Amino acid sequence: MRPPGFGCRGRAPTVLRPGRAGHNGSVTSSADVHRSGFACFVGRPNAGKSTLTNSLVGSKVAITSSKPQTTRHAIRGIVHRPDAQLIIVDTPGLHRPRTLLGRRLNDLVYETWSEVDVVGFCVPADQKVGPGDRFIAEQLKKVARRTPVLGIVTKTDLVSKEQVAQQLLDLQQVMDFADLVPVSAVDSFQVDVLADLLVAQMPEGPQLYPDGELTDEPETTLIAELIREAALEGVRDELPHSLAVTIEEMIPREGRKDLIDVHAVLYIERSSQKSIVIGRGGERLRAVGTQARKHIQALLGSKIYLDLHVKVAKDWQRDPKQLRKLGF
Ligand SMILES: Nc1nc2c(ncn2[C@@H]2O[C@H](COP(=O)(O)OP(=O)(O)OP(=O)(O)O)[C@@H](O)[C@H]2O)c(=O)[nH]1
Ligand SMILES: [Mg+2]
Repeated sequence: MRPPGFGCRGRAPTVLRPGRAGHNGSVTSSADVHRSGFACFVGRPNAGKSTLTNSLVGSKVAITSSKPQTTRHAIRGIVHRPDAQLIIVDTPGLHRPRTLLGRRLNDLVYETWSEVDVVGFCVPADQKVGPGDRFIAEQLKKVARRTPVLGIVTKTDLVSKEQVAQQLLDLQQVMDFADLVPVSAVDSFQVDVLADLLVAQMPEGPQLYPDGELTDEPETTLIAELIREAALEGVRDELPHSLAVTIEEMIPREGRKDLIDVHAVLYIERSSQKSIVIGRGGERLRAVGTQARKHIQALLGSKIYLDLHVKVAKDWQRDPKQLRKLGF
């Protein structure tokens, strides 16, 4: 759950469950049945959950990066089909927490998976099933008594067919799954099969979101995330974790119909990090701005002027007051 501040809007429960008569979890195969409900993706950081969410939704609703712990809140992406509406809740990667933020992110995952109709446990094909996965499986076993859990081997494009088969076998050892499926979000391999499997676990129910709505993330949150995604590129070590972005103001330019001024702050944890995110002569920050602006303009369908400031919020990941300010 994300309190207000980070975006502009407070958030209700992690998973909204609008009133739905007759939800008894039963699955029928009648062709004219309409299903709706929630699925969540869980897994270690970097397993490919957000990329898979975007691929299913057919649009970028969650930012992605090669840095672990990119996702910091539960993001809903909506899949519209004639026979079903599937709401995918992408969650932060479960990890051994080292900060208060880490603990809060893990709690968010636990909270989310207890509220959905089906859980997809994502394990990348190119990494051995390890202690982190086994830890998640142990937690999920409790959930699996009530909620079906699918095993998803992601990133199959990175390995051979034999390795995919082996990974499916290895994954099967860690817990009982309702189904096991290999996918690749990059080349769309079996993404539609996964959608079918998830939909099959949805109860009968009406459309929960209007046609065409792909996420219920507030616009300012999406914009802040696009800036953070751009800033994540090219930084390493602890810096990705230290970055947070807030949108301070977003207003149409006076006398101009086609221009929006966006004022954003990029937070870091220590003043020593400033030179890295700003770069020599401001070069790096300009590159971040250019990259983010491109994506924000595509999102808003309007030109923007992006004013990006860098500020230090000392050790914000460990400080409850700062975390609150940043929306966690
Ligand atoms: N080759 C390949 N790369 C992928 C695929 N899916 C994701 N990736 C890459 O894997 C990295 C991590 O992807 P994310 O989707 O951000 O992973 P995540 O599980 O959401 O990570 P966290 O939010 O940190 O928990 C990124 O560099 C993606 O481009 C895939 O199907 N094939
Ligand atoms: Mg993610």
